[in-house]
Amino acid sequence: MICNSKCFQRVTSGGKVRNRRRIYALVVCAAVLAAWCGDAHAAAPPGRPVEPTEAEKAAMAELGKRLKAKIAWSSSRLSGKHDIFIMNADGSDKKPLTKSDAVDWFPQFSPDGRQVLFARSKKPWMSEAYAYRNKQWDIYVINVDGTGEKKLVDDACWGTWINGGSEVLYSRNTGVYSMELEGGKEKLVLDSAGSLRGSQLQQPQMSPDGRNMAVTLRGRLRETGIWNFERKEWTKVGGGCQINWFPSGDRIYWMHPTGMGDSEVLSTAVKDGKPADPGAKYTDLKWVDLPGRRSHEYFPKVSSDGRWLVWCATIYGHDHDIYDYEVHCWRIGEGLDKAVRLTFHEGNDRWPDIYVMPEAKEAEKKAETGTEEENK
Ligand SMILES: [Ca+2]
Ligand SMILES: [Ca+2]
Repeated sequence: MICNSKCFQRVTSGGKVRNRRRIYALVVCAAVLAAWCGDAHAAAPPGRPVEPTEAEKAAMAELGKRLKAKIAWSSSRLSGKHDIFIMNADGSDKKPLTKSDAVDWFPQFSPDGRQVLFARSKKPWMSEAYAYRNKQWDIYVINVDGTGEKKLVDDACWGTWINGGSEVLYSRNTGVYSMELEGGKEKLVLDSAGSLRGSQLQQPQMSPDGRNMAVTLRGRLRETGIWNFERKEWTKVGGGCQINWFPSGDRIYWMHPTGMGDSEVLSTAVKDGKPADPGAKYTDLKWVDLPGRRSHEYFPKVSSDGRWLVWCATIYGHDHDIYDYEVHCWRIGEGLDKAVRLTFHEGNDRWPDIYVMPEAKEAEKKAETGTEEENK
């Protein structure tokens, strides 16, 4: 039966209470069903552009002089369903790489910077919180000029490049797999049955030497840690999520729900697949915690030359699908007040990756030396 507002006006006060209860029950059922289906929001708000201040424009221009790079990220701004976007390191030339009726996210530049790997939902909408679910995601690849989009792996999420870009690594619920691009041979890398108690294996990140893998566990266990392949041994690093390696392989970083704005990036040295100092205090682990109101950081990624960090941060709200996160970039080692905001849009902006142009490294070094000399 379809019931309009007039219908409610005619019922008795007892009927009104009953109807309100029915409506409430229906809303709760719909919310539970939507959450179960993975479409609690149906889509993220596309939002509108925001004008940067003159100081923010100057900071982006200054960054552009020092850093020649491309940044890819996932944004809801086109349709509310995320697409992969790409821009220059000074925030210029922002454009969508993908335009799909699906959720595209977790972009990863190939080692040569020519392609971007990303996850795409099979349904039009799926929350990132359900990255672990089977039969919901596929892994795609696209050229950075927007051509050549194709599916690489069926039923998989969290794809990254390994072995110089000749293989991809990814999760499928409680398993991590690799696939050779030539021939498409798939191999089981880690199954969480046993010491990891069948936990979901999220965002697996292979160490540069391939001897260890940093993973975020969800489900049975809820922690971050490192799997050592030789010893077949798990070492818990801590709580939090989004654990990853510095390209040098001797440090890791991960997100933790502490610090200003209830999140910060922690970091520690690693030796032989374990934190080098297991007794390190929390204050020793603190790495990036932005000053100011926009300090709810997530999605950190260190550039492959180890010099730059990109991430997103929001002023309020945690949900990774809908809140107004913005892409930031920072020269590692400088004051955090020098971090540069690169996106200005109310839509959800998440999971940035950065590719530093190899031919521009010398120019970047020269520009930095010049700035240092000017400051003397
Ligand atoms: Ca923070
Ligand atoms: Ca935003």
